[in-house]
Amino acid sequence: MKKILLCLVSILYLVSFALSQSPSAVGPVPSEMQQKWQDNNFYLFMHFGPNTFTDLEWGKGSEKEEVFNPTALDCRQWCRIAKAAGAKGIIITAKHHDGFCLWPSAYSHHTVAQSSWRNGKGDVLKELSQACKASGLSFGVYLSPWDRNHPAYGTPAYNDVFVNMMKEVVARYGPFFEFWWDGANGEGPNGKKQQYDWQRFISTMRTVAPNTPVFSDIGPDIRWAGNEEGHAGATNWNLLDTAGFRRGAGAPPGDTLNQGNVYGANWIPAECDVSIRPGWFYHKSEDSLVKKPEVLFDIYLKSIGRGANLILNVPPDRRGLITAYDSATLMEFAKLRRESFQSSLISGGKSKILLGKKEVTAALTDGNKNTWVSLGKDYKNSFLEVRFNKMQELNCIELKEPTRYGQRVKAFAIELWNGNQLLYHLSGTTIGHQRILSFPRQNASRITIKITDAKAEPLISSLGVYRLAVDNGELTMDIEMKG
Ligand code: FUL
Repeated sequence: MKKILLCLVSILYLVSFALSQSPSAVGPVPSEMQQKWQDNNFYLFMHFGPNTFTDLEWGKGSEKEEVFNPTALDCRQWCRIAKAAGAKGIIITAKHHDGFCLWPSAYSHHTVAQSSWRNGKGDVLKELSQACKASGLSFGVYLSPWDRNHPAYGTPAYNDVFVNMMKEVVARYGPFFEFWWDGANGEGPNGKKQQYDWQRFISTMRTVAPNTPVFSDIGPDIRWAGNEEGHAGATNWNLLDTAGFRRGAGAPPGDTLNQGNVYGANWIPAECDVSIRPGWFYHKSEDSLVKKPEVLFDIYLKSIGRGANLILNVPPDRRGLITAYDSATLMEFAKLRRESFQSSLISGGKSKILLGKKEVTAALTDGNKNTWVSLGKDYKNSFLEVRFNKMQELNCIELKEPTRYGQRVKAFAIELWNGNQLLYHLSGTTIGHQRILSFPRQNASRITIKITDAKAEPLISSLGVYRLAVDNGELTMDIEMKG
């Protein structure tokens, strides 16, 4: 009896030790800036410019400035809709490949200042930055290095132009929560391609906007997820090897960008870009092709639900407004998310979460990513267990790792039980910043969660269980399921 007691006491001691120890980080970790960015998990993209008026996707650069003439532009309307959609910010195409600048740049003659819109006095970046600020949204810009208009394009002088434009927009309209470099690199007006001075571009951003994370295919801070469908990999490492790769055509293959590298040398999380319509710019003919709310919800699960950020493009029309088609679907999308995620089935005393004999409910449900539970070095012999007070109908489980200690979990297995009867077994790979798993609805009295492979002792900072408003058992096909 004494021996058993002693044994129990030492187990309890070991578990509480595991809970209180500060672990050492494994591999690359996110910077403060990247962690902040990741918390802005969903934001809107706005493709707007001459293409809006010419019905093109890639403007030629030879369009007359007068082409750009929105009749009722109102950035406050964009912000109202973004807010109501639950987006945390807006990124706009300050300059797309056609070279037209939505602000009166001193470094180009192809800008709003040369157009007749508001007698050449209009400034979309100014208006949008102010509207974002007033409504508490983050603001960012997309600046295409490829420029089919600028006379200096294809010569070293263009690198000066691009650097000056970056400095100009940062100084006038910053701070930005993200800066977007497009990888596309075609010919300029003189038929030449540009040799971009990426090192200089990076050091410019680091100097003038050290707290602004920069996106491109391979970072430096945020990477492309490798497709324009808005899907991150079912296995998604925040790590990427960039040595030997370049932006644009020299980038790693799409599936590498999609999944990252398990032991990659740099922390470069993925961003999923996708348009609410088939095209990036507004085309009237696509009004009937706006994505349905359920499709957007599925994209949400496959981007944010796989630890990436989601940038959803909602292009303003020729009036300079978001159409009712787009806003209606955005509102329904927001409603689906609210109904699905506003309360976890394990919060509010509806269950207990145990690690061995230790109750860890508070650490995993307090919404604080600084409280986490370690499954210890011997994690293969332990598991988290959710015990519901009564049977719960559920179809979704959400897990988070405290990524500032590195991304550690390589594989996990989850089992749903009715008492001692196994109902369902699912297994998957990475967790990272946030992992949302969905499956056909089950009535369960308890859930067990096992980490089956990890780089180091696994840490979990949050656990949620939900009944999604969309009952589609095949929402995330990435997990291996056995019923
Ligand atoms: C691509 C561009 O070529 C498209 O026009 C669009 O801007 C998309 C987001 O990035 O590289």
